[in-house]
Amino acid sequence: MMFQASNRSGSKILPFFIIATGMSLMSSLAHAATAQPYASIGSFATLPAPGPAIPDRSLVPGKQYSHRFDENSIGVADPMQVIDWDGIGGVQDGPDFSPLFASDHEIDGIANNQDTLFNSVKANTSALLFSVENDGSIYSESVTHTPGVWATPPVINSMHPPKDVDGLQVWDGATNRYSLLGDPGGVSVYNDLGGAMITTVDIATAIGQPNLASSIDLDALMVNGNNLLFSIAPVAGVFDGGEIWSWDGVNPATFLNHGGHVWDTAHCVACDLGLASENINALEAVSAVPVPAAVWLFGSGLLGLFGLGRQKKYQG
Ligand SMILES: [Ca+2]
Ligand SMILES: [Ca+2]
Ligand SMILES: [Ca+2]
Repeated sequence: MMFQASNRSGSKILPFFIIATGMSLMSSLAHAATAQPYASIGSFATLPAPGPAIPDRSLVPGKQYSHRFDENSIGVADPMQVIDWDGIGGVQDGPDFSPLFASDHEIDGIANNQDTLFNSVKANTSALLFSVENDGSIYSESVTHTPGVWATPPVINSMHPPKDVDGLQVWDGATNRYSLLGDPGGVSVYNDLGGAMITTVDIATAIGQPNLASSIDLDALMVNGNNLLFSIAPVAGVFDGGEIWSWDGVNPATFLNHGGHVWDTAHCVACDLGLASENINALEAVSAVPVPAAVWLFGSGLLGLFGLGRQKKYQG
């Protein structure tokens, strides 16, 4: 409103740079304490079906991210706060797990206990989403290996663009599994009640390196019951952090086979997209978005109007 007033009163004499400076100043002031409002796109009557489509991020419901370091939707440091994002720059505070812990920790991986598309991304019938360390964008890999940028920092949070997305969750908007930075106390995955579910010993054993338990820091995950897709922070001389393992909770973990290649240590994560880091620190999956119930109603309403119009025309 302030900009409109000043623009109106002096639009013909103000050089562009003054207007631009004013906008920049207002933008800076806005950055200090506000967030673009979160625009919910509603719920879906059906879950997305597995498939190769990579929809625009604004069409996918229930998106949440964790910032490194944890902050709230207006960019203020806030340990264990997860942020809801709408895909057009709007955000709001999501779940905050800090009340469950006696001291502050940093969340470095988020998931739902029944992650949508878990089985299909594991079977390479849906696209993979990921982010890497010190990077505020989210990237995609199609089922045929085509790399892409799914969301840039301003699209994720227009007022406080993330510097590093270190946890990602989509579809259900219900983060209830997470990992903490450094896996303190030897715990790699917690539940929504703050209970330890999977330990660093479990992970080290699953990936065939039981002696590395004290070096394990799980930093990206998807969950489906007892099944996990996960990455870990780099372990010097052993793992570069770009590995993605699939684990059923019982048998030895195996490297994810997605996009026509294996996500093992030899695979160069940074190469396809020219990324600065090889370390994957967020994981998710997408496929075609089901048509929301509201759109069906709207569509049938339009059809009804169209039918009525035609009917009248024919009658006349
Ligand atoms: Ca975080
Ligand atoms: Ca961790
Ligand atoms: Ca990693």
